[in-house]
Amino acid sequence: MGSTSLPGRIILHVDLDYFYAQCEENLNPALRGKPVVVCVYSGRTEESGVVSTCNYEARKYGVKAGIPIVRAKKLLDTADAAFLPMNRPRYEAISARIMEALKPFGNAFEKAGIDEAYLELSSSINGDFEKAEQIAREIKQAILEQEQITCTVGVAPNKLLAKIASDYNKPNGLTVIRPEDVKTFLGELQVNKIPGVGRKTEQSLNQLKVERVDQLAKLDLSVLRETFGSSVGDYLYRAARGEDGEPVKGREQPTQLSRIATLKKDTQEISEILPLLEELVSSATLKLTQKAMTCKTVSIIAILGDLSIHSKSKTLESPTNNERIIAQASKDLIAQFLKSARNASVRRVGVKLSGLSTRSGQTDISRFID
Ligand code: DCP
Ligand code: CA
Ligand code: CA
Repeated sequence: MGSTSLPGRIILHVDLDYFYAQCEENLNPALRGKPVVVCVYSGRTEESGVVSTCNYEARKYGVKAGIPIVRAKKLLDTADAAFLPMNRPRYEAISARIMEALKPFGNAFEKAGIDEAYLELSSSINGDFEKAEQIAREIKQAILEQEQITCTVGVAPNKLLAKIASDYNKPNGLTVIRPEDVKTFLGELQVNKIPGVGRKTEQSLNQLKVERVDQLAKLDLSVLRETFGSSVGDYLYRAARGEDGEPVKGREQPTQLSRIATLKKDTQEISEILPLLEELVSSATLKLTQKAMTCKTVSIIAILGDLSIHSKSKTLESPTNNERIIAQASKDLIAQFLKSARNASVRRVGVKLSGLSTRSGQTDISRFID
C-alpha cells in the first residue's frame, strides 16, 4: 500500500505561532501582553463577523479562531483586549520573507499555508536527529532575529509526523519524534490530533470505542474502509501507524533536468562525444543529488549538423541518483544512436534525467541517503 517512511528520512514542519495576531503585535508593540483578537468583519453590523485568530493571552479566556466576534467580546469583557481587523496583505508580505529565509535550511521546501512549511533534511544529515534538532533551533533563532516572530517546529521521519509534532507543544515549541519513539508518542494522542480528523470523523471513531491513536491502530483495515470509505480508511490505517510516504514538494520542483552543450567540432566518433557527455551527466547528477532527488529515466539528445534533433531514452531498473549508473546508461544510448544513425555527424549533445522524485525506490535507499 505505497511506501512507508524511508529509513534515514527527516522532515521538519515549521508553523508560525498565532500568526496574524503576532504580526499585529509586531506592528504595534504596545499590544504585547494584552489579549489581541484579529477579526474578519462581515460588514453586516459593526460587530458581526468571526475571529480569524488571537494571541495566547486571549486564548486563556476561551477565545479561538472561528467564533463570532460578539462572543469573543463577551469572553474578554473584563480584559483590556484589542480587536483588530484582519490585514492579509501585511501578513502575506511577512510570510513571504519568512518562507525565503526557510528555504536554504532544507534540500526540499514546501510551503503548506501562509504560516507553515515542510523542509526535507534527509540527504544532508544522513538520518541524524541530533543535527536535525540543531537545525530546528537555528531556524527558530533565524526567524526570531529577522522578523521577531516565534514559531513551533516538529521534527520527524515523515510529513505526517512532523505536522503532528509541531502541533504538540505550542507556542515557541520544538518537538522531535525519533523513529524508535513513533509508536509510543502517537499511541497516547487523541485521534483528533491526526491531521484531517475533524469532529465528524472523531465522533464516528468514538462510536467504534476509539478515542486514542493506539486504539485506532487496533481496528481492522476492513472496518475502517467500511466506515469511512477506502481512501479515508486507508489513510487512517496508515496514520495510526505513523506511516506516510508523501514527498516534500516545492511548487517549483522540477520533473526533469537536462544539460546540453556544443561539441568542439561536428563528429561521428563516440570517443569524441563521451568526454563532454560525461561532464554533462556529472553536472546533472550533482544537481539531482543537491535536490535530494532520484531519476527513473535517462535520455540522450543529439543535435546533428543539419540541426535535426534526435533522442533516445532508457528506463532504469530502479530510481537512482548514482552517477556511475546514469553515465553508463547515457553511454549505451549514445552508442545505440550512432549505430542506428550511420553518417550522423553530431553537433550538440545533451542528457535529460526525468521521472524525478524525492522518493526513492526501495532498492536504492542507501544511495538516497548517502
Ligand atoms: N486562520 C484564519 N481562520 C481560521 C484559522 C486560521 O483566518 N479558522 C488564519 C489566522 C492564523 C493563520 O491562518 O494566524 C494560521 O493558522 P493556524 O491554524 O496556524 O493558527 P495560528 O497561527 O493563529 O495559531 P497557532 O499558534 O495555534 O498556530
Ligand atoms: Ca500557526
Ligand atoms: Ca498553521
